[in-house]
Amino acid sequence: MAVLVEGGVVAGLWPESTFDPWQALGAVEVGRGGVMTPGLVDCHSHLVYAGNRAGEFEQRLEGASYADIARAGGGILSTVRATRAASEDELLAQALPRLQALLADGVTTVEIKSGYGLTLADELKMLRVARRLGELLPVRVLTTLLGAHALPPEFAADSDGYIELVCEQMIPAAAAEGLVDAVDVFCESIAFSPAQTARVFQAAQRHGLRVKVHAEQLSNQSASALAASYGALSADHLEFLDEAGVQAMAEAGTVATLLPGAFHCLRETQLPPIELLRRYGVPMALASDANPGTSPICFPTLLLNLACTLFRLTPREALAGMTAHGAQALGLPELGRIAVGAPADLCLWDIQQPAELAYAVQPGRLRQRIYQGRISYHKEDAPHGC
Ligand code: DI6
Ligand code: FE
Repeated sequence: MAVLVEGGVVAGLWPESTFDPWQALGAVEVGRGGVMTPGLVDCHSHLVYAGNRAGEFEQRLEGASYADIARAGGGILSTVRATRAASEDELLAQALPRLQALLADGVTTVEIKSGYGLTLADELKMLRVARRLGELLPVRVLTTLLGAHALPPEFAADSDGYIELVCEQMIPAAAAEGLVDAVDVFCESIAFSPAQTARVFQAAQRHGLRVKVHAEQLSNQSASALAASYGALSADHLEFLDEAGVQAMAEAGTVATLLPGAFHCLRETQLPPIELLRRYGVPMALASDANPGTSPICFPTLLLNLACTLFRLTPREALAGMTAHGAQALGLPELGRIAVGAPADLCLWDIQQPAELAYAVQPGRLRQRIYQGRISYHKEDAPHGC
C-alpha cells in the first residue's frame, strides 16, 4: 500500500482512498515487509518526577501493601518530597530518558500528569517541564493537572482545605498560563472522596477543561459513574468497576483506560470487567501509567503484551487501545488512525503481522517513526544473521 503525506497530514492512501481505521490497524505490507500502524498514543502517564521507589518495591515484595506504604507517608508522598526538591531542569533531565524510551517504542502522542508537586508552584513546575518535553522531542504532549493526587502533609488535617487550593488556585493558574489540557483526580479511600472529586470537576469545567479520573483502582467508589456524569474523557484503572459504572460510561461516551502495568507491579488479582466493557461497547484505551510507584514501565509494546496476558484483550483490542481509543481518551479522535486528513503519525515495525507487537516482548522492532509527516526515527538495518 502507499501513503501520501503532505504538510504533516495523510493526503492519500492507496489502494483504498478511505481506510477503515480498524483495517488501518491491520498489516500494511510495505517495501521489504513489515507492518505499519498509527503512531502509538499513551494517554495516561506520570513521566515527570524525581527519584525512584525501588525501596518500596522491595517492601511490597516483603508483604507491605501499596495502601499501607501510602498511609505511612511513603508512596506518592515520597515522590512528592523528591519532586519538590528538584529544579525544573533536574526534572526535565530525569524525565527525558523515560520519554525517549517511549518514543523508541513507537509513541507519537503522550499525556503527562502533574501530581507530585501538590503546591501551586510545584504543580506548575511539573506542567512546565511536561510542556518543555514536548518542545524538545518530536512528540505531541498533552498535560493534565493532577493536583488532587494525594493529600500533602501540610494539609494532613484539612483535606477539604487542600481541595479548595486545587480548585481556587491550581486550576485557575494552570489554565491562565495555558499549561493544562485536562484535570484528573485520584478518587480512592486513600486519596479523595467522590464529593471532593466532584468539586474539582466543577472547578475544571468553570475553566473550560475536560476531566478524567483515577477510578476504582483499589476499591469501588463509583468514581467512574461520577466522572461520566461530568462528561469525563476517561476513567482509568477500573479493576473494581461495576456494571452500573460501565453503563454510565457507555451512556456518556467515557473511555475506559486500562493500566495493566500498575496491575502487574502491584500483583493485583481483581481484573477490570473487560467482558462488561465489551458488551456495553465502551472503548478501551491502554496506557503505560508510567510512574515511580505502581508502574515504572516505559515500554509501550510490553503493555500491549500485559493487556493480552493479564486482561485477555485480543492483540487487536490492545493495539486499538494504544492508538484510536487512546486518542479518544485524550479528546483527539483524529489521532491514532491512518486516514486521509489525519496527522501523519505513523510507525513502521520490523514484524510480519500486527499481533506480533503484543505477542513478543522485544525492544528494537521499530524501523521508522514518522511524526507529523517527518521521519523522526530510522533504524539502521540490523546485521544479517543476528
Ligand atoms: N494511581 C496510580 O497508579 C498512580 N497514581 C494513582 O493515583 C501511582 C502513583 C504513585 O504511586 O506514585
Ligand atoms: Fe496513574
